[in-house]
Parts: sequence; structure tokens; C-alpha cells
Amino acid sequence: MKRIVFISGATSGIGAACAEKFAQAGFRLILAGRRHDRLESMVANFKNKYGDNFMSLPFDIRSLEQVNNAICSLPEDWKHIDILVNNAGLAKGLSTLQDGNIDHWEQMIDTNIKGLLYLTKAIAPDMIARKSGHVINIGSIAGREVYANGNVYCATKFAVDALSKGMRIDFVQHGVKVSQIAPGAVETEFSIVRFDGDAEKAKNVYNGFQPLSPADVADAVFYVASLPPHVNVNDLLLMPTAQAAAGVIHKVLE
Ligand code: NDP
Ligand code: 8X3
Repeated sequence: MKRIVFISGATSGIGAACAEKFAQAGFRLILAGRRHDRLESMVANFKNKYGDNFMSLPFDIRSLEQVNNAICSLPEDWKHIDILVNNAGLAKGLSTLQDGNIDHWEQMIDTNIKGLLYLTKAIAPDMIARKSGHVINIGSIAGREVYANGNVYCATKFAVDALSKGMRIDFVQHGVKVSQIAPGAVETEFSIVRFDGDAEKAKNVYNGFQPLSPADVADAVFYVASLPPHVNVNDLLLMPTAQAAAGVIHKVLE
């Protein structure tokens, strides 16, 4: 039986690259995100290339009701999820706490922490009942080190780190694995979202060095998901070679 992978935030960046990687390898995929049109075109494209193994599930992870309705709506033959990739997340803004935008804080906390919790609570009980499953949380270097103006985003990723450790303790007796992949700078839509669509500001983040690509992170997620049942990667910090620490990137600018 083909294993089922649920990917949150599959419409772009790391989530989309994970979808491509697992699709190529023959897994069945549930692709989630808010942008319905993108999910539909991904599913159509994958079905064309890899067969009938894909479904889209559009919802806003910040809404407990939407999360629960979406998971309850899964058809019987899609209900037993083997791998949950908790990837949906975002940064909004980059400023000191005193100048911070409270709407931005709510959005980051509601998505990166509460959304991850809602989705895990909706999916993990079935893994626990079956004594098998794997939760892979996408953390960040920002969950290891606080950088200037990163305050609330960093706090949400520190929370992902803590929740990954907590889940691992809670699920261990049930044979459910928990891993965290924590990347450094990856060029995705992340900075465009952070800077409210300012593409030039976003591009500057990645100027002068080679960031990770979404495919680099997807390779790591796939590796972690492919290990035998008795082996788990608890935690994997994956950095661009040019990034030594959260705020230390060696840039060569012309
Ligand atoms: P992208 O902006 O490219 O992708 C973010 C994804 O999250 C999108 O698919 C988006 O889908 C989804 N998402 C955001 N808000 C919601 C919501 N409320 N409900 C459902 N889905 C949502 O960024 P990345 O691929 O870079 O980010 C993926 C993860 O990786 C995030 O958790 C981020 O914190 C983390 N990360 C990113 C790094 C980087 O440098 N890029 C480094 C380390 C970690 P949609 O808009 O369709 O809802
Ligand atoms: C994203 C990486 O360093 O921009 O989590 O916060 S960083």
C-alpha cells in the first residue's frame, strides 16, 4: 500500500518542493494551503505525470474549524496519513518589538504555532491508534538563534522547536516518529510575504550568496522520511554554506 503524505503549505516554496519530491517517489499526497487555484493546478500536473495519487485540501490553518472540517472531510481511503509535513508558516515584517505591528504578530503566532498544533491534533491521533506514523516539523535557524528585528517570528520558531521535542516525548510510546528540519535562508516566497509583496526588498535578502533552494530542503525531508522504522532524525539544522549563523551571511556583492 502506498504511503500517504500530508503537506501543509504545499502551494509554494519548501512545501511545493516536498510535494514534487514525494510525488516522484510514488507516494500518495494530500496538498494543503489557502490558494485553491495553485493546489488544483499542482494536482492536475502531478496526476498527469505520476498517476491518480493526489488530492488537494484548501483551508486556512489559522482556523480550528476549517482544520477539523478539512480533516473530517477526507474520503475513507485518504484518512490514514502516514507522514505529516508541518510546513505552512510565514514571517510578517522585520522591526523592533516597540515598532512591531500587532496584526503581524497575531498572524505569525496563529499560523506558525497554533495552526501547526491544530493540524497535528487533528491528524496524530490516527497515527497513534495505528502505532505508526511520522510528523516532520519545519523549524528554522530562527528557532535556534534570535536575530535583530526577528523577535516574534523567532519566538514562533523557538515554539516549533519546543513542540517538536514535546511531541516526540508524547508520541514515543505509540511508535510515532517526530523530526524537525530547521533550515537557514531558503529562497522562496518567504521574503516577498515578509515584506508585503516588495519583490526588490525580498530579492536583496538573497543577493551576494547562494541560499538553499526549496529542493535542497525537500531532499532533507525526504531523507528523514525514508529511514527505516527503528531510525529517527530528531533534529536537522540545514544551512547554506555561506551562512554561519542566523545573522552571519558571507556576501560577495559586486
Ligand atoms: P513560502 O511563502 O514560499 O510558503 C509558505 C507556505 O505556507 C505557502 O504554501 C502558504 O500557502 C502556506 N501558508 C501560509 N499561511 C497559511 C495559512 N494561514 N493557512 C494555510 N497555509 C498557509 O515560504 P517557505 O516555503 O519558505 O516557508 C515554508 C516554511 O519554511 C515556513 O514554516 C517557514 O517559516 C519555514 N522556513 C523558511 C525559511 C526560508 O528562508 N524561506 C527558512 C527556515 C524555515 P497559502 O498562501 O496558499 O496559504
Ligand atoms: C527563515 C529564515 O533567517 O530569514 O526561517 O528567519 S530567517
